[in-house]
Amino acid sequence: MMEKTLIIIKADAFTKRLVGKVISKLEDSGLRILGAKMIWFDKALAREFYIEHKSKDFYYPLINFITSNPVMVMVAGGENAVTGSRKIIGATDPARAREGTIRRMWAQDGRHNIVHGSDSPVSAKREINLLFPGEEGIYEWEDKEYRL
Ligand code: 3AN
Repeated sequence: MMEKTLIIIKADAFTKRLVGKVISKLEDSGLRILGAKMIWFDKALAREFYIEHKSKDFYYPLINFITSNPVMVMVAGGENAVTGSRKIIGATDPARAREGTIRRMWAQDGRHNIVHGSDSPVSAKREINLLFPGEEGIYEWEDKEYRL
């Protein structure tokens, strides 16, 4: 099924100069980039974004990390984009992530884990609405044959 998912390339990816490599891994998995921009989360937006983790002990550290520096938010599309992107992203804890996944290769720990991908189509819709209101900046493009 054609789906959209919300990807965040987090601050640790910027610090480690891994932004391009993360995007390449996502593209190599078959996803297409439909929208991308830099944002700097404020606390209110971060709390809203991570609302489902409100009761967890890692909630405030998570908010502090996501607001610590700008990030890149992206909408990626493709066949099974939600599960497909999570497969290449890997488990939350890099020590438990599969070999070859983004987090296994580059994440430091469960919080500083390079990238976020929506965990279900319902979450993807909510997260896209929050970060790309009115779907502004999302483009449904097709592959084209170019002749010079
Ligand atoms: P995932 O991003 O793999 O879907 P979730 O949705 O369980 O993981 O958690 C959302 C975010 O909360 C994670 N990306 C990570 O940054 C943070 N997080 C989750 N579990 C922990 C933990 N045990 N310690 C620190 N941060 C965590």
